[in-house]
Amino acid sequence: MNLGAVIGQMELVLQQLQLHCLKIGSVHTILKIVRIHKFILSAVHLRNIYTAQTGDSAYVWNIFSGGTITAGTSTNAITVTWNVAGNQTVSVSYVDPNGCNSTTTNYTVLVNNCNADLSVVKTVDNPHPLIGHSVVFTIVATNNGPYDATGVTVTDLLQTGYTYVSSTTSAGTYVPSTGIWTIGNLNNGASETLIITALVNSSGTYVNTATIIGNQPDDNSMNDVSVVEPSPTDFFIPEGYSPNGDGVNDMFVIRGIDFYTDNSIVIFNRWGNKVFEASPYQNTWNGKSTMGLRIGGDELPVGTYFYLLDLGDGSDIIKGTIYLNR
Ligand SMILES: [Ca+2]
Ligand SMILES: [Ca+2]
Repeated sequence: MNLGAVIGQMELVLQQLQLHCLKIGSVHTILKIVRIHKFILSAVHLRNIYTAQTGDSAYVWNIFSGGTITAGTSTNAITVTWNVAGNQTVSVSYVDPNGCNSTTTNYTVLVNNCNADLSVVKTVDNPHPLIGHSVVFTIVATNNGPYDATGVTVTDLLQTGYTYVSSTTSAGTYVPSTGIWTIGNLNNGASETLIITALVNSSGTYVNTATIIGNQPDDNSMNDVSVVEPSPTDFFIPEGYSPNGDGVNDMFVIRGIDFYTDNSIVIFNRWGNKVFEASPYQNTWNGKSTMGLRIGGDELPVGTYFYLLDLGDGSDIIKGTIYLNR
C-alpha cells in the first residue's frame, strides 16, 4: 500500500478565506479558514476531497479546468476527480449564518501525476484448440511504473465459445461469472498471473479479451487490453476421398490432425498389405502407395482401404475404413 506516498506527493494547502460581508450599508471582513485536506484514490484518476467550514450555506464550488466535481455539490465538502496534473484551481463561495455572501475565492492546488502504466498480456496454449477439449488462457498483469498501483483489476469474461472449468491466480481472486480478477495492490515492477482453463464449445464467440485498470492515471493505454482469438477446430475423419486431380477431395484430410503432432498412421489394402504410412500424418495421402518401388509411388486402385491411426496422445488407436474413388 503506497497511499501514504501518494498523499505525500500532494500539496497540502491551508489558506484563509476573506469574506466581505455587506451589511447595513457597511463592509465587514470575516476571516474563515478553508482547509484542503485528505487525498484518496478512486478508479481511473486522482480524487481529492476539499472541505470548507461547516455551518454556512449555499456553497458554490467551481473547478475551472482539469477536473470535475463528482460529489458534494452545494455542500461544504466536495470530491474532485482530477484528470490533468499540475497547478489547478478550486474556488468556493458561501453564505454565512448572518446571511452574508462570501466572495468567490480561488485556491491553487497541485495535482501530481502519480501514474502507473499497467499492462496486460493474454496468451492461449493452443490457437487451434479442438472442440470439446480444454484450452488454457494465461493472463499476466504488470505494473510498469513508475508508481505503485492500487485497486488493480483485470476483466476477462469468457465468451459463449467457452465453458469455464477452473482458474488459478498468483494473487487476488477471479470470479468467472463476472470475469473480474481483483488484484488490489500491484507495486511498480510487479506482475501477477491468472490462468483460466475452459472447454471449447462447438459454437459461440471465441474472441477473448482482457482489460486492466487501476486507481492511478495510466498514460499508456495501448497495453491496457490484450486479445486472443483461437480458431477452434473439430476432429473428423472422412469415409472417402477422390484423388483424381480435380481439386476436390484429392487428399485424405483428417480435420484436426495438426493438433496431434505425435500422431502416426498406417494404411492397408484389402489384402492387408501396407500401402501408406506417415508419422506424423499431415494430410498428405494422395492415393498413391508409398510402399512401392516406383519413384512417386504407385496409383492405388479404387476400393476400400483400412487405416490404423495413433493420435500419439495416449488414447486408443483409431481403426477405420476409407473408400478411395477416382
Ligand atoms: Ca497502460
Ligand atoms: Ca477429387
